[in-house]
Amino acid sequence: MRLNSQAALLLLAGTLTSALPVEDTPVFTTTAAGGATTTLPAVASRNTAVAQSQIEQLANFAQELANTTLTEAQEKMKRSSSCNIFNVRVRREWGTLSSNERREYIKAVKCVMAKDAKTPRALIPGARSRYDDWVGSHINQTNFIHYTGTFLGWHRYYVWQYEQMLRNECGYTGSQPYWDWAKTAATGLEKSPIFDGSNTSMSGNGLPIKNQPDIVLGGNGLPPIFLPAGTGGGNVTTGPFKNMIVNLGPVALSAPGGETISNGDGLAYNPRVLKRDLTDAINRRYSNATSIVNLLLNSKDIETFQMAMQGVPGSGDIGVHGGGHYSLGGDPGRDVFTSPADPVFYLHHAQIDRVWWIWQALKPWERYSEKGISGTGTFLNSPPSPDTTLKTLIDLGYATAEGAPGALLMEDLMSTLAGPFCYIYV
Ligand SMILES: [Cu+2]
Repeated sequence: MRLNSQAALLLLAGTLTSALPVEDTPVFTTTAAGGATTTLPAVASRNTAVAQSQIEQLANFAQELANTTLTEAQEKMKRSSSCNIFNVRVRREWGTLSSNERREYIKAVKCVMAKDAKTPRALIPGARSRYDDWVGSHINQTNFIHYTGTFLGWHRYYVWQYEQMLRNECGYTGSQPYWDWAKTAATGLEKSPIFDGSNTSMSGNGLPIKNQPDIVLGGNGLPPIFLPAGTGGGNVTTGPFKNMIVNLGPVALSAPGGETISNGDGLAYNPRVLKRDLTDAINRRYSNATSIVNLLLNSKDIETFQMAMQGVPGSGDIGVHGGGHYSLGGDPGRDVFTSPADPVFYLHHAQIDRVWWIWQALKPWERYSEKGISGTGTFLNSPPSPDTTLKTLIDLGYATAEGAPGALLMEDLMSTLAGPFCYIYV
C-alpha cells in the first residue's frame, strides 16, 4: 500500500485541525477549503513556543486544503491517474521517523552515492557518483535558479526528483523527510535527531576548530553581513556520512575570516572530506519559529515571500533559506553552488518547499497561478533576462530519476498535488 494510511485517515477525519488557542495574539478569520470558517494567527508571536504552535495551525490549514483537493479528486474517480487520498505521499520531519525509517533513508542515499554518475565526463569531469549528478546540475544552474522566478519551482522539482531517484533506483519505500529549523533552533543543532551524530542521524558536526573568525557575506557594493562561525569547522567523523567524500566544488565557498574559496567552475574532480560547522546562533537568529511565521504572514505576494525567504540584499537578513544553509556551515554547506553535496541539503530544501506549500495554501487561487511567480531567469536579474512565467521550462539535466518525467514547465510545478507531484507535509 503506497499511502500512509494513518495520516490519510487523520486527514479524512479532520482530527489534524488545530484547535489550539494562541495566547492573545491577533488573529484573522478565513474560509477553509471545505467552506468552514477558520481562525488563523495574523501576527507572529515573539514567544518561540507560541510561534511553533502558530506554524502548526498554518500547516494544518494547508493540510485541510490538501484533504479537500484529494477528496474531490477521488470523487472524480480518476483513481488510476490522479493524485488522491489513497496514493498521496506524506513527507515528515526527520525526528518523527522511526529508527528503521531513518535507516532506510540513509541506506538509499548511500546507495546513490555508490552508483556511477550518468553525467558524461566531458560535461562534468569531477562527477563520479549518481549523487554527483545532482550536485553538478545545481552547480551548472546556480545563477539561473537563485533570486530568480524559478527559485521555488526549480528546487521543488529537484528535491522531488531526488526522492524519486532514492525510490526508483535504490529501493527506498518512504518519502523525503524534512529539517524543521524551528525545532533545531529550540533544541540546539547538535542535540537534534538530525545532527546528533548517531547511526540514525544525518551525521554530526565537524571536528572542532578553535577560534574561527566570522564569516563575511556581501560584497558587490552591499554592506557586509558578519556571521559567527560555529562549534565545528573540520571533517565530519560521526554517523552514517562520516568521512564522506565531496567530489565537486567549491565554487564560492565562504570561509571564516571573510575569504572566498574557489576551484574555478567547480566541475573538476576535487575529492575532500565533508566538513560541517554547526552554528546555533545563526539558526536561532534567522530561522527560528517566529521567523517562519513572520515570513508566512507578512509576505503578501510572491515577490515579498521569495525575497524575504532568501534574504533581501542589503537588508542584513539572510532569510530562513540562508539561516538553514549557514547554520549547517562548512564545506560545501557555505557554498551556494555546491551545497547539495551535503546530504542534509535535501532535508533543508524539503522544509523550504514545506514553507512555500503552507504559504500557497493561504491564498491558493492566486498562489498556484501566474500571480504566484515573480522574477526573471537570472540572479537578481543580472544580466537582464525575460520574466519567468508558467510556460518557463525547468530542465534538471542528469538530476532526473529513472522512471520520472524530464523537463517540465513551471505550471507543472506550482501545486504539490498536480503535475508530476502527489505529496503533502505533516
Ligand atoms: Cu539551490
